[in-house]
Amino acid sequence: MRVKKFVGTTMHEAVAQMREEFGREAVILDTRLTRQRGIWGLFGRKYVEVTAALDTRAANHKASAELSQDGKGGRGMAPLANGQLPGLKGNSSAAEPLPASEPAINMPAQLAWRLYQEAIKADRKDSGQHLEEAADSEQMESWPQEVKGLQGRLVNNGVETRLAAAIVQSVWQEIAAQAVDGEELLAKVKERVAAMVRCVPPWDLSDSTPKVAAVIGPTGVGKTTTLAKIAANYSLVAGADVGLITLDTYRIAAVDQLRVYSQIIGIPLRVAAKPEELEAAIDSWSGKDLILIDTAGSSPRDNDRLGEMEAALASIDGVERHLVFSVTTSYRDLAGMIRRFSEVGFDRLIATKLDETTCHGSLLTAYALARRPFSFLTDGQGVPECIRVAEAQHLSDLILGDA
Ligand SMILES: Nc1nc2c(ncn2[C@@H]2O[C@H](COP(=O)(O)OP(=O)(O)OP(=O)(O)O)[C@@H](O)[C@H]2O)c(=O)[nH]1
Ligand SMILES: [Mg+2]
Repeated sequence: MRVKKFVGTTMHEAVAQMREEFGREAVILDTRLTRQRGIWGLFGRKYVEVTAALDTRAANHKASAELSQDGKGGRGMAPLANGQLPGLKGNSSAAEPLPASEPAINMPAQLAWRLYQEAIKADRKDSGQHLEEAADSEQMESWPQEVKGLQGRLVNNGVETRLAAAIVQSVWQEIAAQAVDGEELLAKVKERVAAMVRCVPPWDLSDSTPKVAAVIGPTGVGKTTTLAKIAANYSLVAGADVGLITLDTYRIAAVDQLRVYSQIIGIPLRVAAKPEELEAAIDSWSGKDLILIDTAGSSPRDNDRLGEMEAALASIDGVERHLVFSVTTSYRDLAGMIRRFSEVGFDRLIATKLDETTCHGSLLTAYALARRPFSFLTDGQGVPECIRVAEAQHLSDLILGDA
């Protein structure tokens, strides 16, 4: 393993040096903006320091294959953890956008969702029990141990009880009266979960107009950090022309946080305190590929702040809203938060802090509550590497505790 610091006036520069020396197998461990010492420590130039590591065994193994492929040693690193890159204007070498991960109608998945809806309705009629309380039906009592075990596994991983029961029941109905092999059953449940959640492929930025996307959500879930990760990946890896806008003028340090990232990445940042300023910023960036908007975190009970954010975003056409939530959020808080943000409206889900827990069932619970596809997942504080494009099979592995 080799670890080294690369220094440049922009992140582009530092990353280019890293690629030159370490190739595409390099992993960025840390990025920071530092000031070079000037006279008495003042007026020093700012520069970007990238600390990177290279697993020399893996690199040696791959180097010859890459060299023979393009004669230059590869096209660069792939910091999005699953290496997916967006399609870009006139960039034929960029990876093709992936197809959406859900077939138009998946009948077994529909069955699982229908069973879940029926369980919710039955609960409401019955006793007004809390949503997350179990409703062990007679049918469940008759399940073989392996089947019950799988429901337990989903619940232990944080999937809401009735949702876990509905999934397992839908699989059980499908294979009824057949011998139950534990491994086969697990594979079927995984397949079912993967068919139940939808994910969207990375943005196709080949349009002549910029793609405009905003992150919204509760306080402290990782909106700004995630935006920086997305911006860095699209700008540095895909070579997209990216601009950042922040609407977060509430916290004193909020603008500075994003400004540091914009300087490290080497992309512009605009601060918009009013809807008119947001409109003006977007109008002036008609040539960009991607415009990313950060918003202030809002507690679901803070109607004023939510209202202001909604008014600002509503003033521009076609902005894609990504609701950011931490997978560590409890069921009750997730339900309240998603209900509130549904009133404001959102199009995509971004799950953060996957590294902070081994229970990832809230991914499925959040999807059940929101019914919006996932776009990205994040699993650490590192910018730009701790992010990946959401994929249904990977989500299913996480939900079953196998990733
Ligand atoms: N462990 C972990 N920490 C994360 C992740 N994403 C963000 N964080 C950390 O969470 C903290 C809050 O991140 P921010 O990006 O400032 O969150 P925010 O949603 O913009 O916060 P507000 O603007 O105050 O609402 C920071 O310490 C981040 O480094 C992640 O995927 N995993
Ligand atoms: Mg923020």
